[in-house]
Amino acid sequence: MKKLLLTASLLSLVAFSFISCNKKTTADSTESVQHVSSRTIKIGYAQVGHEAAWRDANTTSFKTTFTPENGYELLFVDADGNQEVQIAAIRDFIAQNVDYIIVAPVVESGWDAVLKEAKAAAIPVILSDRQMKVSDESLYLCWVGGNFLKEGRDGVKWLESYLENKNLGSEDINIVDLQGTIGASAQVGRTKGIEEGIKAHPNWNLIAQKSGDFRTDGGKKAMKEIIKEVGIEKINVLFAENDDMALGAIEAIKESGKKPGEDIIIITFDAGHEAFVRMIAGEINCACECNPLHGPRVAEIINTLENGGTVDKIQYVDEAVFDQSNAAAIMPTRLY
Ligand code: GYE
Repeated sequence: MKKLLLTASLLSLVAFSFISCNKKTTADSTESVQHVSSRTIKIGYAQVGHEAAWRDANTTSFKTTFTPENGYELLFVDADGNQEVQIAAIRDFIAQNVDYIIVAPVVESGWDAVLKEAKAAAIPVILSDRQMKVSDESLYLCWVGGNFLKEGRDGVKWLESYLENKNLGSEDINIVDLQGTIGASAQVGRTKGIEEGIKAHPNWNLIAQKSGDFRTDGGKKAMKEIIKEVGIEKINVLFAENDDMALGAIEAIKESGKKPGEDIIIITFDAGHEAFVRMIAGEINCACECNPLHGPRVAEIINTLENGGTVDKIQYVDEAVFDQSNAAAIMPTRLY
């Protein structure tokens, strides 16, 4: 009887790991995943910082998922945008012998040495949110996050059809690109998206490109400088690589006497709560979604691994595009 029970529970474990292995992560999943093994799993999370509303939602997602009630001990480090702090945090996680290291890397490069140390200590590294460029892909186990190049391309597609609908498809269009933290994969992908779009449209001109470091104050400062350099009258489109920079830039545009969303078309990324408020108010035209709720997704990966399963190396989450035509209807369904 005991043996039968054991076999049955083993079978259900196998079935569970099979299911979780093949289960697609859903864009708006918030359920926390409770792991099935009896030991407490020790996790170290090296977080980018607290630069944006997206990041705060991401931190909350991890802190509410990796709880003692769910069977985890979470060591959490906020690196305040500093890669060196993240590297030191990873070393500390190795010294504390965690079961898994999670990293949302500030920038893409410069990780080889510390990841080799994690590998030598046989601690699996899971990347979440931004990606890394490494010499050897086996230095990390897998990555889950948004497809930043696709997001950038989505913003371009939205602009194309918006201009077509307004009969502005063949007009000269002057574009400002407010970039995120230079070297972060979210910046690299979104910048590539708009640069491709500009290449493909001879009447689109990139008149300024500056980093606002994914922050509201950074976005305002960069936009003020750009307005001073090129003149507010020249700017037709603002491509802001995240919501927070768009909000800062909106202040700068208003201070220059122009109406954001009317005099200047504004496209932003993340599509957090405030972007919806501003789309409804007419100040932002389009928000391309980037989902921050990665805690349950990473927990699902760990669950699968704990049960002997394998996971896909690269896991993109589904993301949508919103604009003023659907913002009011969709806002009540949003989770961040
Ligand atoms: O878009 C931005 C945050 O890496 C996707 O980081 C993330 C980006 C997000 O600062 O708001």
